[in-house]
Amino acid sequence: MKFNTKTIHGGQKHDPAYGAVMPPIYQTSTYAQTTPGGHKGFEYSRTHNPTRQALEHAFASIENGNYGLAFGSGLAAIDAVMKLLQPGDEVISTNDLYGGSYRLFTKIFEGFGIKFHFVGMENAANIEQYITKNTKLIWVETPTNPMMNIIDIKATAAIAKKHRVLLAVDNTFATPYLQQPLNLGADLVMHSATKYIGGHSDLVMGALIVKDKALADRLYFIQNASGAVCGPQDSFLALRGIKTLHVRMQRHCENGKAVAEYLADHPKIEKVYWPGFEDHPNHDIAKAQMSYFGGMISFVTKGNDYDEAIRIVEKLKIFTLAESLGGVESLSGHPASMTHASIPKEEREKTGVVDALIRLSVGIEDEEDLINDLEQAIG
Ligand code: P1T
Repeated sequence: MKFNTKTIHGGQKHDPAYGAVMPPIYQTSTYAQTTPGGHKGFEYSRTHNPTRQALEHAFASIENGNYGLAFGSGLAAIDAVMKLLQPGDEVISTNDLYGGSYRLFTKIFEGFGIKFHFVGMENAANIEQYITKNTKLIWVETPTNPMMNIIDIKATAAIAKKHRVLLAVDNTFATPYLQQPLNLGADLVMHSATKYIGGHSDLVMGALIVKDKALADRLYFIQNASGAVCGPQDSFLALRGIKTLHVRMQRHCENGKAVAEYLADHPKIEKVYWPGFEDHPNHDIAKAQMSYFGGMISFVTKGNDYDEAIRIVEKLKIFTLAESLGGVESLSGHPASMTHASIPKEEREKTGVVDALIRLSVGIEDEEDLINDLEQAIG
């Protein structure tokens, strides 16, 4: 089955009770048993729920995995991955990443004795020098949030395999429409399904997808034991979102290109970060591992002017100033004070997250309206 068919049918069966084409929302916490253990495969909704299971099958299908797991948020999904580790274990992570992931790693899991190395992975060879006998996991975001760095998944997977280390890829920005990390050698894919997967800014959810049964079993154990699952209503919404992922992503990419090119030509803009530009440092890798370049863009005003950046985000009308990304509507954000405020200033400035940086999640509205909105705000 090709991707555009998988988004609609992948892993889905018609409802066995009445043939409903969409999976019913099984809004139940528990299931009747005829005798202890005598049930139809469902005993308690933290463990299994038919609507969530339909979604988990869809996740596995679109990422070319064998097993999918749904969580109550992206961070809950990452939390489950980190619970594969033991005190003394080490993780090598991209140095540019979502501020909440950084906060989870440094403020929760470092306290449990796990050591994190935050490394610039734009050259995958940089990773190897941080590998020790205790390294258990490489954590990659690509494109990174918010600097749009591109990490070579295939090259990183080769390093991970050589040292018998797990490779996890946060595929939130690209989605499987643009990039399929399991096909490139990653062991695990993670999503903040809150974003493009859901696609309509109406739910908070996380996903993990793997190929290996032993790894899936460990993660299912953690999912049930820790219990950070999503409910059936949100599972239904995410399933509905997935059905249009391919058409939405195509428009996000087209609009993203138009906006990136407009900003790059603007005299009041210093620098635009978008992997589709030929002079992006890893444009060739982006071209090789992604089918297009996505709808996420960051930019800095001329002269690194913080006041000007704030003025622009306040003045934008169609681009709503808000946390999050990946919905049909365009959003703007100020990473230094919003999504990445939990990263100390000197750390975030090392990766380019300066106070004058603006991040755009380009939606699927009319391209001309989006450009006009930027024009009136930037001036
Ligand atoms: O918000 P949540 O569903 O828990 O997902 C966390 C997360 C994980 N990974 C990436 C790459 C993310 O971008 C996020 C959440 N990001 C935002 C809310 C944001 O505006 O960047």
